[in-house]
Amino acid sequence: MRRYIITTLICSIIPFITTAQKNLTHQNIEHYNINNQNIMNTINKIEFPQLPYAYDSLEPFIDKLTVEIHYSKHQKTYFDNFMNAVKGTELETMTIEEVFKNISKYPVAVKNNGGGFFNHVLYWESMKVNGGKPSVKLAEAINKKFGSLDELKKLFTDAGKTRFGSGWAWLSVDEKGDLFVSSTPNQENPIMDVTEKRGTPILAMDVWEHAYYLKYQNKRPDYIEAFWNVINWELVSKKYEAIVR
Ligand code: MN3
Repeated sequence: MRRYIITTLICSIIPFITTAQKNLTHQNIEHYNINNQNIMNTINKIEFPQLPYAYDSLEPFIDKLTVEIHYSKHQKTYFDNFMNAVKGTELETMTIEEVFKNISKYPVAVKNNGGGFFNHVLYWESMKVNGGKPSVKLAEAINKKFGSLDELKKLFTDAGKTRFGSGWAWLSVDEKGDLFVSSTPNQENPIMDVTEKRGTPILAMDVWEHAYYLKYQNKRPDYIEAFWNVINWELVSKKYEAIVR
């Protein structure tokens, strides 16, 4: 009798576990797999996220003071202004993804501050000291699309170097599952409907001067070279695999 009860219990739980896994997979794809449950909420439920490491943990590549000001002042201000911009509007009960997909319909303050907040979430996630290498699956996709990791580095570096003024360089996955490198001005990103080549960003590099000026002054290429030393390939690979599986 006891064994029967236990077997029945297990059998009745299994379908729930399977369903939960399916939903999670679906959600990861739909929400750009940014590995951050907080950011998947409707906007009125999003809290300003913790930095995933200490201010000095990207030293000597990205210095402590730059990370501190960048996170606690720049990103925090974007966050506060974004929340103020959506307060009392229909946007509050939408997700960031839904808003970005139709960003051309909304006030420019929503694009500037929403992008400013969200892009930095991706940026902090993109970096880690000893972040590993691309996974086998991601490495295969990089080789197929760009020829080699070195070629990707050249393209990505170029995208960052040639962005005139302020903006971002991205490695993203398009709707066919192909990788591509792009650059966007100001606080735009590949999710937004104002962007020429759209997709799911898996690697983000900020090339605004505030991201490097204290340590590298006008030498943006030196900052980009340093950034390349702290890429969190483990997480970038996870994001890639969640999208293409
Ligand atoms: Mn920035």
